[in-house]
Amino acid sequence: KTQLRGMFAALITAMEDDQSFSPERQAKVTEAVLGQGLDGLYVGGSSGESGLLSTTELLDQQQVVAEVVPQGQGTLIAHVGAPNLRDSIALAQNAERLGFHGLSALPPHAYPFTDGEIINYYRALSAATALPMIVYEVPVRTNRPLPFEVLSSILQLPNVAGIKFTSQDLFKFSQLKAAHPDKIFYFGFDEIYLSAGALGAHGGIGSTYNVMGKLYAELNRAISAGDLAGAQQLQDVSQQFVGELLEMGVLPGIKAILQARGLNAGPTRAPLCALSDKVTQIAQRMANDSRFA
Ligand code: NAY
Repeated sequence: KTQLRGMFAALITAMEDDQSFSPERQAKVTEAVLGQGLDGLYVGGSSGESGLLSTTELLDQQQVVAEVVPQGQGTLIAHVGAPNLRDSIALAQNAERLGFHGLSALPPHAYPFTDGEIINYYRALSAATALPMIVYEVPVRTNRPLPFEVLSSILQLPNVAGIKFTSQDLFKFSQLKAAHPDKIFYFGFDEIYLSAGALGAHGGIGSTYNVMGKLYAELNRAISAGDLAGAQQLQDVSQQFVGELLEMGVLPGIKAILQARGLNAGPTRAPLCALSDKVTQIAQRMANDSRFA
C-alpha cells in the first residue's frame, strides 16, 4: 500500500492564528486530507510554505505527520529541499528515522548554482539515506528549467527513483520518460494532469489535492480505465476550481476553503497575503458549490 505512485496531496502547513506552526491543527488537517482517498502525502513542499518555515518547524511537522498516518495507510514523501545541503540532509535523515517512504527536493536555487553544483547536491543528498529520492523540476519556482542532460544525470544517480515534473513542457516529460523507463514520473500541474496521465505519468502531486483529493483520485482511475470522456469531465471541474483559486492566491485560497468546510488550517505566513474578506466570501461560495464537493 505504500508505493511511490498514485495521487498525493502536497500537504499544506497548518498555522496558529499568529502564524506560528500548529502541531494540533496539522494533525487534523493531515488526517482529513489523506482521508479523501489519496495514495499519499508530499510533506514540507512549496505548497506547505516550506520556503517560509525554519528547519526546526519542518522537522516538527514531519514528526506530526508520521504520528497521525499509521504505517500502511498512505505513502509519505518528505520534501527536504532547503537553501543548504546540511539542512536538507538533516531533514532527510529525520524523515528516514520516522518511517517516511521517500524523499524529494527542489534543486538548490538560492544562488545561481552551476549545473555541476546542482547535480552534486542531489548526489550527496540521495547518498545520505536509504530512501528513494524524487527530483523536482519546477521552473515556475526556480526560474530555471534544468536542461534534459542535467535531469538525466540526476535520474541516473543511485537512490534517485524518479521525478516530480511541474512544467508545461510535455515533450521534455516524454523524452525523459523514454530515456528512463524504469523511473517514476509524477506530474505537478493539477489543472492539466490528464495530459500527463495520457502520456503515462505514474501519479500526481499537487496543492489543490488538499481540497479536491477525491476528484483527483477519480481522475486517475478514469485515466487508468481508458475513460477519456470521464477524465475530461473531471479535469474540467478541476480547471474551474483552479481558475478561481488562482484569483484568490492558491495557498490562501486553499486555506480559506478548508476553513469554510470547517477545518481550521490557520492563515498563510507573511509575506504570503493574509485572508481577505473577499477571499473568504469566494471560499464560502466554492464550499457550497456541488461541483466542488
Ligand atoms: C509542492 O511542492 O508543494 C507542490 O507539489 C506544488 C504543486 C503545485 N505546483 C506549483 C508550481 O505550485 O499544485 C500545483 C499548483 O499549485 C496547481 O497546479 C495550481 O497551478
